[in-house]
Amino acid sequence: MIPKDHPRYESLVTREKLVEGVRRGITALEGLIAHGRGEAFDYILGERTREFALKAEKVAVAMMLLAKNPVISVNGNTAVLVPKEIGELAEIVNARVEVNVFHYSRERVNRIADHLLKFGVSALCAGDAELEGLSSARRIVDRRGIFIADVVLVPLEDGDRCEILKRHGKKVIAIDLNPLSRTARMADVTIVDNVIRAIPKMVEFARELRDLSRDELESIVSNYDNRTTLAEAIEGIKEYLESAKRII
Ligand code: PTJ
Repeated sequence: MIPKDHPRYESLVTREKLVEGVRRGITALEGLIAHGRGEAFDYILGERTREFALKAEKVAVAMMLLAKNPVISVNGNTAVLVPKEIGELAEIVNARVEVNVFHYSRERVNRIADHLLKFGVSALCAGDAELEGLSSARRIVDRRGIFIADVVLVPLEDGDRCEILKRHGKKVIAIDLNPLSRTARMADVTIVDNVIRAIPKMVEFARELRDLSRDELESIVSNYDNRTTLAEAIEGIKEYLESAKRII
């Protein structure tokens, strides 16, 4: 039991969710390592949603609202961290949710889908199609989901799949706390924010933007430059470290 008044309560609860996810065979062990790397980046970003992330989150939501077949790809980490919020976002932007994992087993995919269902999220996971050009298990997709998607939201992704999704003509929105990762650099829109803050924020944006016209949504998306966002994220880290130096 983590005491509520612990100064790092949120962070400890998040860790506990992932550890529990591993115990239940939902999250991959490697997911804990990946989360540790994410935590380190979150720390030097100030553990809050920064302006560059807010901008990317808004553009991402507008892109999903404009899409014909938007899909939210869910892996073992995302499934335990933000299952309810994934369902909310999918509903508002009218996206399909698909289970897609790097460390593949049919049993784990089914467990993730069952877990999501407990939160009212019915996820695709047939694994009846393959993304050509990708050798990892992430190539295994659903014919009704990622296979035909025009916009894919990929929280905690690996660069290889991001590249292949793009080669298949899809727009990719990544959520990755590491602005230097290959995924961050490959995506069309990179949200440098913790998935536990990013998805709820995207739900808020979705509520705000859902009734806008296509022209209005397009004006949000046009002129967006992901390289600027990544440069701002790196500047954000520098700023935070400079300010931290003053309080030491
Ligand atoms: O469930 P599976 O089998 O698909 O496996 C999932 C992991 C995460 C293990 C797999 O996708 C993987 O190995 O990912 P990587 O290549 O380690 O990349 C994970 C990226 O996500 C890193 O750049 C981390 O900084 C970032 N990250 C980790 N936790 C978070 C995060 N970004 C946003 N929010 C987080 N909570």
